[in-house]
Amino acid sequence: MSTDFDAVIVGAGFGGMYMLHRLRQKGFAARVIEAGSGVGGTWYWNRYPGARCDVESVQYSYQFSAELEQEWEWTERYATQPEILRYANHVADRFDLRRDIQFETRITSAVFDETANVWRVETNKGDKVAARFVITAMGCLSSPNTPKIEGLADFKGPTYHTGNWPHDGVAFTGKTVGVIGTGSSAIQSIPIMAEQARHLTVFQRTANYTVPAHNKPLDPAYVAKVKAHYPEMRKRAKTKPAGIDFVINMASAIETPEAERRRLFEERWAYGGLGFMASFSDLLLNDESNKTAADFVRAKIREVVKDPKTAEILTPKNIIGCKRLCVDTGYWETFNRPNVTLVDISDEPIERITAAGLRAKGQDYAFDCLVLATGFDAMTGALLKVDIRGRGGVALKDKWREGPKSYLGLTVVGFPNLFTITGPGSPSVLTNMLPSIEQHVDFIADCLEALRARGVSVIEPIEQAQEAWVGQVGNAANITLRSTCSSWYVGANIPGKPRVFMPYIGGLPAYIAACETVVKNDYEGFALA
Ligand code: N01
Repeated sequence: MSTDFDAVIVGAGFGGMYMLHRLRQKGFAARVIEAGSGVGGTWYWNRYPGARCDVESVQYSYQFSAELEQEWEWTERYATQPEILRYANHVADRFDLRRDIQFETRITSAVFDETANVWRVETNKGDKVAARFVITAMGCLSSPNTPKIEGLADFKGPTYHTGNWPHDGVAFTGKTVGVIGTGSSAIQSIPIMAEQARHLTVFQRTANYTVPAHNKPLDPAYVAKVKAHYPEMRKRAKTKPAGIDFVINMASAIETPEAERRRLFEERWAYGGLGFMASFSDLLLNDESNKTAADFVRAKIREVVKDPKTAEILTPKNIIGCKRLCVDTGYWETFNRPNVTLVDISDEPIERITAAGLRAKGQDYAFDCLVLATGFDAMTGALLKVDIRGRGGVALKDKWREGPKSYLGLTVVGFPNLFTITGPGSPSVLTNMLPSIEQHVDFIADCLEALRARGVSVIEPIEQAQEAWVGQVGNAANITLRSTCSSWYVGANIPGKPRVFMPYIGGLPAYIAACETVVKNDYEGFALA
């Protein structure tokens, strides 16, 4: 059976772009289908004010090309969304990727034809394409969650979702604004919206932990040093669970004397960023240790927020780091502003959206614009929007009705020749996405090359291997406190979604080792035909 392409790649974010590049290098014909009008994935869609990456720019970048590393200049410790989008565009131009990317097109279905062993892919533009492989690179946080609050359509003003922000920006100057949600997107955008708006009302269901970014322009001497030592830094990063090169203090928080513990927390706090959770090695393993970090942050909130009642509402009650830790610039300070109101909706959901605003706890709130900072249907949302059918016409959404199951987060029993970059069961969202993406892509590209070399046309994981991997993902999750709260990691933010801890929390080094063993043992766990 002839095919139009060896592979169809879904999505032109960092995963899809690198996948295209690698497949081309190996002489495969690939086509990328991308819904947006440009590359960049998450950085194309999430254009809300204040959007930036909370992994340091020199680490949140590709490492496959030394030339690219050397020629690109990051300007800030944490890169802004526009800067990361410029980087994505630079990569697309530099490696001449656009000619194989079909923009403004969504895949609607991908059906495996068992008689010909090809995927038949259809798009919303009427394309019908046959390909040997389908490789999804659709992102883990790319399907925005619009909560089903009654009356949403009644609101007379504009409604914006942080995950699908207007490309021309939004002028909030002189406007009254209502914001629903206090996750990372809200925590980044609220301080900036508050500076612009006449009044900002924040509706908070769950208080969140955040640590200061201490963002700053990058010193050229520091950049030169990083550039001179990129390979060593990348190598060190790959030995860390999150794939980020920061120092993990291997001591236990509760076994460290209080004064020393406080000193270490203060030191990390002053440095800023996600490394705060590496102050001690057991913060996500032990309730008591976790409480020391949580109490430290809670005290910081009371130091900053002047009104004790507001400080109390902003103080998280749950485990620190259970939901994704946020990184901010001036978040709590924002609640000292006279034009900002915080409304606690933890005990009663919003009653309804009205024409003028919303009604919560028996009170009406009016505003000109509504911002939904309400997150995503994470890890499975984008995949399951597409009608993906494997052997016997079985739909992926039926196969995953009780929760996603995969082999290595990359492949699924019954769906031959389908690869899911950063799929559920992979470390992805618990790691620095760029090195994780590159590792996945290299694994897939090498696999396709190996199959071609031996004339194999179909690869599919076997049931026992998948079950064993699912068991490993579950066991790793059970060890940590991270799986114990209602977060998007377990699908708790989407009503009706099965509660399964979706990412693999065993760390990037363990995951890389598992993939290497599979390859060394001749694609152990896969059936090749
Ligand atoms: O989404 P979220 P996000 N009524 O799900 C609330 C990554 N990211 O877009 O906690 C009222 O975290 C919800 O309340 P609750 C990062 O991995 C990275 O902010 O469910 N409230 C919560 O407060 C992050 O974790 C960066 O009780 C409702 C908020 O909406 C992930 O993306 C920057 C509600 C949603 O928070 C998602 O972050 C930004 C309802 N019906 C994001 N429904 C970087 O810096 C939801 N909420 C790299």
